Amino acid sequence: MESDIPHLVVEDLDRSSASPAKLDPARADFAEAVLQGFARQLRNLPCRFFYDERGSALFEEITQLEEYYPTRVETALLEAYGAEIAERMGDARVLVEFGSGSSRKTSLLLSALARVDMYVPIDVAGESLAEAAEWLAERHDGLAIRPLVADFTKTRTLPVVARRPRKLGFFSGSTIGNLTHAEAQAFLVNVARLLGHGAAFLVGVDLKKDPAILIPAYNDQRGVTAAFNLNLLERINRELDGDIDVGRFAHDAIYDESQGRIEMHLVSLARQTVRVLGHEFRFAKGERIHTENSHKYSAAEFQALAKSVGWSPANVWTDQDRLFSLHLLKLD
Ligand code: SAH
Ligand code: AVI
Repeated sequence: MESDIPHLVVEDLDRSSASPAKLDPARADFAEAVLQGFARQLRNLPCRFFYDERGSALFEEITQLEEYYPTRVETALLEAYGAEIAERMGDARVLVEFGSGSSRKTSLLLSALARVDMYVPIDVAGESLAEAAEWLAERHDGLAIRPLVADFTKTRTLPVVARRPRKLGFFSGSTIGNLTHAEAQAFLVNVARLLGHGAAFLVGVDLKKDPAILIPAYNDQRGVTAAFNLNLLERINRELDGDIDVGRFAHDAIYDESQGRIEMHLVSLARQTVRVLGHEFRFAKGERIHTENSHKYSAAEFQALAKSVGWSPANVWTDQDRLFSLHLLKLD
């Protein structure tokens, strides 16, 4: 989302409280996003900050929920069509994954991609990346794993050992839906640069469907998604010297039909003032913080988006109920 206030230089923040100048780069990035996001008229926080250790664990819990079909269906697609997908992806030996998380689905793909001998998972969540690498190493003999803790929208180079001529890519979970259409296009352009000519890119994309299925997937009965959303505020308290009373905010998930996306928000339940790194922010009762977009696409819409930035749609696999899709994109 575009900033409507001038770029905030972290070193210029109020030195009388915690000293942001001394924040490590990851915390400084979070501090900048929160202080900018809270200063906007329509407040927002980028969803990449969901994934601290607690947030990553909560996401894994979400994937086990009855209401949250994407992980279950994408896994079933990989189980059913893994061999066919692998054959169509070709025989390149390096697999790069964006937002790899626990890498559980990757293990299925790797079992089918017998020739891959190097795996580069890219994720902002350092802890889950390390755990996933260990988990995979135990299951895939001879696989070299080179994890990269990085923002996949800003990754411009791969580890030197992975810079081989032809590469495969994987972007699972419909994480591409967390980007706006313009951001998704920019991301796909960057992936094309990273993977190079002859690349094959497998992308999991959640399909448009009845909001009666979509809404519960983002507002489950047990409140795990609510905890995942509210953890952003707890993370602010933990890492940015915040004093937010998390009980005075509530989770909300809506489906915006015109934009074809689920939006998650945190709603202030009272008029209140919160402090972050010594800065005060006033919230009116009912005021919202927009925390996530999750765009849904028809298969044709996603293929058109990919084509618009130079990828050739090669195939798409979907389940019988048309809940989820796996797209294979290729680069000449
Ligand atoms: N692909 C996995 C995980 C999906 S959850 C699956 O399908 O189960 C989204 C993952 O992307 C998380 O692990 C999160 O840490 C990571 N992520 C989100 N935004 C990111 C960004 N901008 N750069 C790198 N990783 C990101
Ligand atoms: C990671 N990403 C694709 C998930 C989604 O469905 O948008 C994150 C999530 N948000 C709420 N539940 C799950």
